[in-house]
Amino acid sequence: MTKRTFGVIGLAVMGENLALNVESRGFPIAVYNRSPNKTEKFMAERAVDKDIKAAYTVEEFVQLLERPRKILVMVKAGGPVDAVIDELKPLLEAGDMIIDGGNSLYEDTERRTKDLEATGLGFVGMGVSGGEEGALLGPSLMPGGTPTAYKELEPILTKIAAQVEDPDNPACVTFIGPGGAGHYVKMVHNGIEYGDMQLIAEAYDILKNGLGLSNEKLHEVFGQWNQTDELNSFLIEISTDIFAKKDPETGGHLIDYILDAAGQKGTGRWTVMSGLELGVPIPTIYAAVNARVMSSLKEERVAASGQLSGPGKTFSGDVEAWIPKVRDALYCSKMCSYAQGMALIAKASQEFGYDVNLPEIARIWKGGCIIRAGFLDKIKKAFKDNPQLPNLLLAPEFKQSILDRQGPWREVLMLANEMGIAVPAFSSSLDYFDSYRRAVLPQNLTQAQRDYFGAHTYERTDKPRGEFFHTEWLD
Ligand code: NBP
Repeated sequence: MTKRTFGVIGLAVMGENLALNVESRGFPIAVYNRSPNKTEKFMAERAVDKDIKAAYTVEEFVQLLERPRKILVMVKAGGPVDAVIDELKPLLEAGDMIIDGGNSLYEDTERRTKDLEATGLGFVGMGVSGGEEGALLGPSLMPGGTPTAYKELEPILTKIAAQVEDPDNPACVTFIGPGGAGHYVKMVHNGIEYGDMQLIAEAYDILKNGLGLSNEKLHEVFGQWNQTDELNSFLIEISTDIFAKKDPETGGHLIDYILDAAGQKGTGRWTVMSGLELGVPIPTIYAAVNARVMSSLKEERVAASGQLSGPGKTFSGDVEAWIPKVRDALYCSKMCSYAQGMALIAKASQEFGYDVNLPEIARIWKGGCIIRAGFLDKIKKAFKDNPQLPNLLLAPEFKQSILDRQGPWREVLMLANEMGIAVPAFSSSLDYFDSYRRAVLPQNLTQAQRDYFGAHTYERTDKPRGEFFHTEWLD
């Protein structure tokens, strides 16, 4: 039997689909899973007539692979990844490479890359976005780690990635950078995804509970928004479908029967923690994570709703006139959210020596992934035209877009406030815009207070930066 070009360890939903994706591009595959019954099931149900060979021990699996061995690990993030690496390490030879395609914490990936590179092995920490379907048909791939390992893998990854229309490169994959760069960018991708989903949820809340739109009308409005340059995206597209979906049990709209308590797996929280550590404000993403936490307090909120009342106002304006205003508010907030995510990647790149190419990040997010959207072309152009761009909002096109729409954006927030509808991500985005665009903020008072109670010193507006002063405030 000819040796296998590519191996996959971990046959849960992602590993199975990626194995089938790689095989479908003409590469012979070997697979292994800790529990043999899953391997048997996969071989019997999904691998019939495919160029896939199963192994039932790690030793057998390693022997099936041609050198240098290319092994994709798709197991639960955390301890299981280390367990698999520890099993593989003694069986591999210099030049072989391990790819971790799970949602690993980038700091773990930094450590694993260093460990494995020190033994002559290659390690690629690769973010994979697109869920089950993306894994099978073409995900967005964010690989980072050992550069020589990536070079070996490039022909395969380029074939299995999502393909989009792009004059520079249609394959949604690029080498992100060394160490944990790939998993870092995937983490921020997920943070932006949290932001996008929360912003869409808030637009839905205003349209439904503020303006009183029915599910049929929401389906129509979201369908129209998906045709616009500004909002055309996977998440708006699936929301359009969701509003039309009927519940087979009741005959009503399924959306109305889904409990409003959102789950999370941790990448949004990691993004927020990294923003705080690196000193990059990402308030929209933080608001989105927090909104999921608040939503999960369902029973407590239900009890509170009987005691704490809101303004009790009902909407009496022109619904059709307000719908485009909500669209503008959503787009402005979305621009702020992406500006925050890109600023975080830029800072991490500087801090950790990743040397990330921001236009390339926007390019590979255009297909396969959950945040794929038409406006990523504009983000790519903005960073290509000016690689030193300090913030996306300062790119000519984004600047004009937000300045043109800030009126309706503010009106929508006032309406939500008047009606008592919480819009944490919309508000955080506007606060971000209003703080970033103001040359003077009230933190002169903060500095005075810090100096007053703690002698923390302050700089003066009439003296050069870097000179520090202290005042004996009680004298
Ligand atoms: P899971 O995250 O559910 O992991 C299940 C797999 O891990 C099984 O193959 C299981 O083997 C294996 N495993 C575990 Br658990 N502990 C192990 C150990 N100590 N040694 C060896 N194998 C072990 O699978 P998934 O949902 O396919 O996700 C895989 C990765 O991809 C995760 O990091 C996930 O966050 C990421 N991801 C998922 C999605 C998605 O849409 N699901 C999207 C993008 C990324 P067993 O069969 O023997 O228990």
